[in-house]
Amino acid sequence: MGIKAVKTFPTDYDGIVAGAPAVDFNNLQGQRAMFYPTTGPIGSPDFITAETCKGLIHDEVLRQCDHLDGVEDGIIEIPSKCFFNPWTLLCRQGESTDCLTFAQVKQVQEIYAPYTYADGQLIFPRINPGNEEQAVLKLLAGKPFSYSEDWFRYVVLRDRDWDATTYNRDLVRRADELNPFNIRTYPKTLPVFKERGGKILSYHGGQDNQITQFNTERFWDHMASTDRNLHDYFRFFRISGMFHCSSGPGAWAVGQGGGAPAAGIPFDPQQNVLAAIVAWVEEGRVPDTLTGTKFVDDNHTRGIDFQRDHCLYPREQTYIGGDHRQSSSWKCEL
Ligand SMILES: [Ca+2]
Repeated sequence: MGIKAVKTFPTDYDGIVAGAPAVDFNNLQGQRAMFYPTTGPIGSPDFITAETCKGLIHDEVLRQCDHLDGVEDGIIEIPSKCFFNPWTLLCRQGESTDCLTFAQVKQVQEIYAPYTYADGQLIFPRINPGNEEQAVLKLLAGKPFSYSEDWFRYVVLRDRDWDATTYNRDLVRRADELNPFNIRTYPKTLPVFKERGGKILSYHGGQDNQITQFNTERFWDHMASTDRNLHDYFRFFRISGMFHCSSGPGAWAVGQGGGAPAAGIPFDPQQNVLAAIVAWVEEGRVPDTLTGTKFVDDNHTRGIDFQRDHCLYPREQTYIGGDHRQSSSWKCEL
């Protein structure tokens, strides 16, 4: 909605905060629809249970990727450096528990891979490794993701009897060609908004379980390909260890809505996304980092567990030594 507003109604707002933007919407819905035929319904042959996904698979993702940022804390700072290899979980001869069958490994490989057409052309970037705890609620729940099911059933196909198990790549191609209501929302330039001094601040969780953070990286890169000074009016912060819009193991509270404990975050441009856009638009104070807070038990009345200064994309959160719970032990580097 934020990016669409900037594109289509560029004079409505002076500043926009867009969290986990659902840009390239037709292809996003295709990716969401793809998981159900891939996993099959609950109880089908080779179906991977939520317990296995949240336990065995998540643990192995962390084993392979948590340490890449220098600190084993359950947070994958730079998910784009994590290429999960599920073959390590393949059952050995005689083994049948705490491992995956050959067919399950192939399935997991498909789930974590970029979603492409047969010729390799990208449809939508791969999901964020580390999202398993909540991915099992919708994308990998063994039932249709309601938003994408409704989208294909009622909007793209207009067939109320459409069966989500029959989803395939031809349908995402059709949806993208049809582009109902011009909903794609994947601009390369925003000349009117830029010209009048508008500002966009976007943030996206690194362990997002509904829209991959990689898509917002792709979107920012897509716009930056035509504008070397994109940071002048569009700034994107990767929030490490955050699920979809809120929650997760990271320092994820940045004053956003959606049930997040905004009450615990002061209305300060360094810590609160809304205050940040106001200060940028009204005072020209440019956001350089965004301090996220992890409250004890995610409850702001219990005090702060730790904080981390999230980096302006494409800078990377880099551990420089010391207590990893102190934000001063990290630095944003290109
Ligand atoms: Ca880590």
